[in-house]
Amino acid sequence: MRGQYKRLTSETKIEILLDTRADEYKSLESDTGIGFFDHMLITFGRYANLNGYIKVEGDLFVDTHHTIEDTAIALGKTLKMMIKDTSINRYANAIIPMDEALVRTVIDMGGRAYLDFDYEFKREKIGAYDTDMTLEFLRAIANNSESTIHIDVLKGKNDHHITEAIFKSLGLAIKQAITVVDGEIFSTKGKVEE
Ligand SMILES: [Mn+2]
Repeated sequence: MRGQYKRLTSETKIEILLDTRADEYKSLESDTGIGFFDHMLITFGRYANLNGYIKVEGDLFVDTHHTIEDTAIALGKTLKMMIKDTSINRYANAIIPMDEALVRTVIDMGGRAYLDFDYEFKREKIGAYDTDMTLEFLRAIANNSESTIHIDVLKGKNDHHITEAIFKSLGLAIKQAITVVDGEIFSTKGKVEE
């Protein structure tokens, strides 16, 4: 499966390509200009088994808000595009430890946008990354990929570990949710004609 998306506004310029195969791209490259965010997106790509690139030129002279939120909007849309009309697992969950941190993601990628995440970080920043943007990132992913996402930080003290476990568990859950299965799209409603 492959999804490709470009988005241009006065605040950000974004190009994303995601591919579940590893023939053309062997990993997910990320260049957003925010070091810790790239670290998280590359990690997400590895756990989600998605290869390709995320290229972002954002208005970082303002702050990181537009860049992180718009990247998530584009990433969510690319995921939606990738699974469109494909029969996937749809439901998945993943629990990831990272040292003392333990995070659980439960996802339904069946077309219902909803986010449940209410963890409050202790630190304001990890490098140049604003920790309050994690909520905005997750909300934009849920809305634009039309997924229901519940993320619970079950344990944890270190915000770097907790954030990394969030991105890893989200990635691993998405990897399982987008696994192609035989047969009809898994819904009791049937296909919506548009
Ligand atoms: Mn790390």
